[in-house]
Amino acid sequence: MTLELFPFGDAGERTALGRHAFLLHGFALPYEARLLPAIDHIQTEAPFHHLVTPGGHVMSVALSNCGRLGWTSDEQGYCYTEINPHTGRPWPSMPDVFRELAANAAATAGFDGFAPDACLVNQYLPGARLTLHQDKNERDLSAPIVSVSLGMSAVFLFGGLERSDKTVRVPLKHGDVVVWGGEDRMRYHGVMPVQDAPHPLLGSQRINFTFRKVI
Ligand code: MD6
Ligand code: FE
Repeated sequence: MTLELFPFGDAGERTALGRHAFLLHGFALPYEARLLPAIDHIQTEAPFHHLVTPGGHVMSVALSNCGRLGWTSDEQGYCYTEINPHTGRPWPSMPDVFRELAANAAATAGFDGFAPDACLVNQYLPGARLTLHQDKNERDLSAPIVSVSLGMSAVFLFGGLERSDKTVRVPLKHGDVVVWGGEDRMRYHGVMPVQDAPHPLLGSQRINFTFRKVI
């Protein structure tokens, strides 16, 4: 894919970003009323935390997790743990509405039977960004990544299998879901600095959660 792409779609539409990668416009909107209290609960049990990268930088995105495993970092690098190192307790369990949304979105993108064991919950305040990276700490690479966006809009960068490959800029709005797996599973991706355009329900923040099958 060489051209920049601006798939402004209507809710219910599906835009292909690759052979096995799709933007499901507004897919999470029907779940909104159940998602928001679930996020509040997770945030209370496992407060957002700015991870320090193995390179010593503080991430601008604040992270939490739910599910059996949570993604975190230590001096050795990124890893999945059963205990939240910041609270000493297990990560909050994955709410049913999260599981349903993840499985239904994955199935809509052609991945039946998706049963995630980890969900990263990311909070972007204005200016927060995520540099190009691959999601590669998961052992099971046959399962897709399912990524749900709520709150303020952002521009998602979706690249190729090499960091230097051209990226497309994909606007993500409240309720959008991106699924990438199969031959697209290891594509580089990131998020451009989030602009402060407060969302009616969530204010000046973007919440993203990404589901993975780790083991
Ligand atoms: C997004 N997030 O926020 C995509 N990956 O739209 C990610 O790709 C991501 O937020 C690894 C760790 C945290 C993330
Ligand atoms: Fe990622």
